[in-house]
Amino acid sequence: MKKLMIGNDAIARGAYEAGATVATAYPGTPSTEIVSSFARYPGVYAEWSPNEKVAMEVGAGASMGGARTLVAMKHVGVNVAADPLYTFVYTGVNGGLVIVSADDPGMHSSQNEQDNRGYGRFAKLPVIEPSDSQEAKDYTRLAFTISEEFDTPVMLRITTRLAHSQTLVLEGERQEIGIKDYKKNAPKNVMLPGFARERHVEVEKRLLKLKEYAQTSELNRIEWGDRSLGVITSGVCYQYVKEVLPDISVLKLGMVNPLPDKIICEFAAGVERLVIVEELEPVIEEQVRSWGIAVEGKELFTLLGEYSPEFIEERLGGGAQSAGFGLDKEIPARPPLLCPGCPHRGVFHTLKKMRLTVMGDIGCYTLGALSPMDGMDACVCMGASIGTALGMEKARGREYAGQVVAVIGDSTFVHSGITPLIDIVYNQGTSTVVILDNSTTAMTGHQDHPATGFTIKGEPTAKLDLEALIKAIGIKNVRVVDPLQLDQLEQALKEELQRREPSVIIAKRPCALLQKPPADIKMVVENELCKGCKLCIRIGCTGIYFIEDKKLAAINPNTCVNCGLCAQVCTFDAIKIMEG
Ligand SMILES: Cc1ncc(C[n+]2csc(CCOP(=O)(O)OP(=O)(O)O)c2C)c(N)n1
Repeated sequence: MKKLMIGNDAIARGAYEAGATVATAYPGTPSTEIVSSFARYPGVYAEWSPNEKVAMEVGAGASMGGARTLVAMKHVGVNVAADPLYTFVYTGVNGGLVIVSADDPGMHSSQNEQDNRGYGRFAKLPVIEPSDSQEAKDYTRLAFTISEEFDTPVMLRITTRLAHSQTLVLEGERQEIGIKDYKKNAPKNVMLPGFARERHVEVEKRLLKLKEYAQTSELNRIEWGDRSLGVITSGVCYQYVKEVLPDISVLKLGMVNPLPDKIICEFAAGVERLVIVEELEPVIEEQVRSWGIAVEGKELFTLLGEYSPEFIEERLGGGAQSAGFGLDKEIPARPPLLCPGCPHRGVFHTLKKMRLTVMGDIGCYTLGALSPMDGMDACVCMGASIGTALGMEKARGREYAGQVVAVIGDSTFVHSGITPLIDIVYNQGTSTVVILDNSTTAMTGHQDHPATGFTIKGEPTAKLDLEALIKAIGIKNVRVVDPLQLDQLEQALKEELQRREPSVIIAKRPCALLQKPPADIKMVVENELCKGCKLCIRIGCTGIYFIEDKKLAAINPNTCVNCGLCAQVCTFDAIKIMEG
């Protein structure tokens, strides 16, 4: 039976049908649903790993142990996992291993736009790229076969558009292939220089074999049509090209590393004009050009952002049935905002009030950087807040450290905040770190992590005790505060910033979306007391708004969750919590 599936669910299905028994991941849009979806199949093991490096390592171990294994992450996660990945390419696999890299052209929810097809050449591993959900499932299955046949991890590269769009998928039966035998094999699996030199030879031989495979594989196919224009493309761009220019000749590449040079040369010789349509980097274009083939690519298209059928049509003409899903009405811009009742709001309101230098991190709380809170000075990648705060202190001196804080979410702290905190202790920093502990990975949709006490399947497990961990690192000053108690929070910050030693403040309160708003109270503005000063509006909450002609603040009962933050910032006591 055919089912509508998003690409991510189709990948999970493909892994299940291929007989995979292990899947690991750290959440990250647009990859998150892959392993949470896989976890719902019977008889499989799946985990949220603390970070992508660990996910890759657990995956590598499972593969060595004989299991077909799926490892999934967003594109920047591959940077975190790159160290084990590169050398795992040398050892090769036992059970097949497929690593999904979910790239994000257009940066719908990412801090950069890197094109992970580049990892194929850089780390010397095969990369395959589906163009719809059916292919996502089929290619995942095939990737396990390629992995075992060529003794290599295989990267399945997808993009946001594929991960989250739905197309029909024909489900198949699960192959019950079981767990392969495990035999100790140090020259293959112990990457000492002496052994690794031998393995590098194998990697190069394997790449040549993969290149041969790419020439005949069903993954790459020529669709001859009008030969006045030939397009080489892959992934979702293939669908755009077919939609806009259904009659031209197309070389669809399902394997984007290594490239099938013979097919490409045959295709190039068969068309009058050759164009390469690929989002982001000219990965295919540069290689084709280097073989002396005349080709058009990035001079027509951009290195930036996502493509669309309309964009391809604008650059190449055609327009057979351009989707034209545009709306005739302008939709008002809706900037992302912290939710009403979000515990992070209290922290950023206070940090701004105290005019501190805030080294930020990645999570829902990165929205604290936006107006009206404007509460962040820097944000680079997951875990960077603590190291950058220490660097700021080392550059500007101890006195300045009294006004620098690092802010980091609980999931991010476990992901990559622990080692920089050790650095602060080891190298005698005095920074103050605020852990924004909302007891979940909120940004990517409330996934559990080691400090929530639940597994990916929602089963109870050991709960990482953050306070005990931080103390064990050697931080003497650890305290827990409620971020919606502004006085308490400000006092804690003042005291800890004055110290000539490092401190951690755990701002602890569950994500507003995980709690039911209290039903027995509600917020009201007493009009006689409101002076129209707009202080309450500066907390950036959609639960409160300003009526310009009346010069009065008002509560929006549809969005307010009665957290009481606006009442705390009102200096005229005009906002009241009403019982009953
Ligand atoms: C290397 C990497 N992996 C994953 C992500 C996606 N991501 C961004 S922040 C984040 C965690 C957010 O959780 P937390 O730190 O607890 O903050 P919250 O959103 O709950 O406020 C994740 C998974 C990323 N940006 N980079």
